[in-house]
Order: sequence, then structure tokens, then C-alpha cells
Amino acid sequence: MIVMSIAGVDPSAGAGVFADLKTFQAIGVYGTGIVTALTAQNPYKFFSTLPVSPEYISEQIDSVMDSYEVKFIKTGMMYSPEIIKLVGQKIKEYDLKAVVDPVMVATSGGDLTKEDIANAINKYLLPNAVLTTPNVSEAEKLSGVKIKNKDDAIKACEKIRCDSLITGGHLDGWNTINIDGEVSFKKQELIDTENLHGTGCNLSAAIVAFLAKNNDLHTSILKSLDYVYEGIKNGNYGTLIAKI
Ligand code: PXL
Repeated sequence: MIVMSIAGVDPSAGAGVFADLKTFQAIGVYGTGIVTALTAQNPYKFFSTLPVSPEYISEQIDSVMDSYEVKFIKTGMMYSPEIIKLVGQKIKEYDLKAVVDPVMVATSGGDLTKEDIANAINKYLLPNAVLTTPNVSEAEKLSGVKIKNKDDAIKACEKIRCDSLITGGHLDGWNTINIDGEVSFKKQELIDTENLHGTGCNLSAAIVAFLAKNNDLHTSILKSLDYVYEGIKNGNYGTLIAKI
């Protein structure tokens, strides 16, 4: 049960590869981490990004695949179309089952990508992905559909090129799930907090971990939504945990 995160590094460890590894560990799978970019940030302020070259990302992936059998992976911050293309090729080369978190902007408002990367995600990652987990604004960019309510979310997920979970944080807590063209909803209570940094990263990492533990896709999504909800309630995201 070895999984992989391909994403950026948030040194405050609420988001990105470090956070993914903690979630993998918490759910009981062994996580490996490929770094696409370093960032300098904390939950409230984004300072800067230092990307890793596609060649070196490729070398990192090959070095892990050389000695570990990995089936399920997630992708997070990808930074550029070149990196997205490379990762898409590696997913095919190693026949990986990928959950794609189509990260574009940090919760703190920092830009995590060089340019508009929705096109590259649509072209190189989604056609072969197991699932993508956009929030409302990411789903709008992937689908071209403006989302104001649940009906719009259904229209958007019908346009997205793989199974999808459109997260409900900006849709009154309604999470929209589309698996094989069958749409369902899971409503969650919205918790009044500013400590949401990294929740998207932890959600997609949790889905990968539950898939690796032989849960089906729908079950993995539901368990992961509960996992992140409990985390938000307990103040695991942002800096509250550090104050305990
Ligand atoms: O949650 C999006 C995200 C993804 N990846 C990295 C991040 C963030 C948000 O801050 O820093 C590295």
C-alpha cells in the first residue's frame, strides 16, 4: 500500500506534499512525495515560489518507481503546462491511477501557477484520471460553466473530462459527486472558521489513501469528506493545532 503525492511544498505543512504525507500516515498507507515546486508561505501569507525543472521531477518519479510499487497517486500544485505534460506522460508510463487536485490558487491568495493551466490539466491529466476534486472556481475553469447552484454544478461535472467531486465549501456545503455519469450529492455543515488552509490537499490525499486500502471510489470520497470535516472541526488545518 504505497501511494505518491506529486505536488508543491508548503513549509508550514498545512498544504502540499508535507500535508499529504501526514494524511497518508494518518489513514495508514505509506506515502512518497515528488516535489514540483518549493514555496515560501504560511497559512495567512504567500511569499514566493521556486519551481523544480521537469527533468528533475522526472528523475524523482523514476527514482521512487525504481524501488516501490505504486498504483495510486495524487497530483496537486503543478506550476506550469510543461510540468503537467511531463506528469501526464509519467502517469501513462507507469500506469498510475491518479486523483487530480486541480490546484490553481492558494487559500491565502497566492498564485500557485505560472499561467492559466486549466487547459493543460484538461488536456494532459484529466483524460486518464480516476477523479478530479475541484472547488467551485476550479470547476468553472475546467468546465467553462459558471456555478451558482447545484444545477450548475451538475452541468459543470458533465463537462469535466473524468469523474469528479466538486467540493461544496462555496456551495452551501453541497458536494457534487459524478461517477460514471451518475451524479449524487453529499451535504456537509459549513464550519465557521478561517482555518481552511490545505483542506483541498488533504481531501485528495485522503481519497488516494482510502482507494489504496481497497475502498471503491464512492466510499473513498465519502470517507475523505468526513475525514477533512473532522479535521476542520478539530482545528487541524491552519495554525490552531500548533496552539494545542
Ligand atoms: O491548497 C492548495 C495548495 C496546494 N499546494 C501547495 C499549496 C497550496 C495552498 O497553499 O501551498 C504547495
